[in-house]
Amino acid sequence: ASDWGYTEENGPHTWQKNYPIAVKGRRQSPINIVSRNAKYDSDLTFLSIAYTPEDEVELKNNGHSIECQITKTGYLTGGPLGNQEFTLAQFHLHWGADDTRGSEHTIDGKQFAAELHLVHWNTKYDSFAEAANMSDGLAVLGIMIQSGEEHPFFSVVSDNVYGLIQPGSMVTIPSSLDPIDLLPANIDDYWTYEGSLTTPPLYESVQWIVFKEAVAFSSNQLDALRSLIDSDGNPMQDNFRPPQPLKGRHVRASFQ
Ligand code: BO1
Ligand code: ZN
Repeated sequence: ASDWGYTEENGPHTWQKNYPIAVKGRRQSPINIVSRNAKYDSDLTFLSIAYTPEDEVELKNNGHSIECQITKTGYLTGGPLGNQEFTLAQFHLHWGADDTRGSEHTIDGKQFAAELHLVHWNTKYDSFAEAANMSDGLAVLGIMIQSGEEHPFFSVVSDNVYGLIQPGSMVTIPSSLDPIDLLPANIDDYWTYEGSLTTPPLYESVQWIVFKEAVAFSSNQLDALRSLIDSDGNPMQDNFRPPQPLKGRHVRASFQ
C-alpha cells in the first residue's frame, strides 16, 4: 500500500505514525466551522484576486486527487493576507463516494459533496517547496461543492478524466480555463483561520480562506471524479480528511 491514503490501512487515523504532527500539531486542518462562533473582523478587507487564464489545461492524477497545474502568473492578496502577495500554483479537489460526503471542511456540521482547493504560496519565498513549511507560506481558497447544475467551466476537467484514470497519468488539454471562473459569485463572504495541509506532510503553513457560498457541479461531473483510480488501486473516492481539533484557534468571518 502507499505511504498514506484513505483506506482502512493507510487512512487519516494512521497518518500520525509517519507524520506525528497529525495529532501533535496545534493548527491542523480541516476543521468544522461553527458559524455562530466565528467573529466578524472588520479588518478583513476584500480579497484581491488577479489570475491569468490558462491557454492549455495541465491535469494530473497524483494518486490522491486530480490536480490542475497552473502555468500562468496569478496573484492573491488582501483579506487576512494583508499586503502579502501569494501566487497560484495548482488546484485540486476532495470528494465522496456519493453526494452525502466529500468535503474536508464542514460548516455547522454539514459536509458537502466535494471541496475545491486553490493553492497559493507566499512570493516572499523562492518556491512552493520553500514556502510549504513556513508558518506564513501558503494560502488556500476552499470552495464547497454541492450537486446541482452542470458547471460550465469545470467541464474542461470533468470531460477529460478518461485520460487520467490511472495514478501518475497526465494530460494537457488544448482549451482555456480562467481559475477565477471556479470561484463562487460572492467572494466577499468567507471564513478564515490558521491551519495546515490536509494531506501528509500536514505542514502547519496554511492561511485557510473558506467561502460561505457553495458552487454547484452536476452529478455527471462528480461521477467523473469518482471514476479515477488512486495510488492503492481503488476508486478515488472519499479522499477527504475529517475535521481536526480546534485547539484554541479562532475562526474569523469577513461578514456579519
Ligand atoms: S491541501 O490544499 O491542504 N489539501 C494541500 C495538500 C498538499 C499540498 C497542497 C495542498 N501539496 C503537497 C504536495 C506534496 C508536497 C507537499 C509539501 O505539498 O502534494 O507533493 O510534498 O511541499
Ligand atoms: Zn486539498
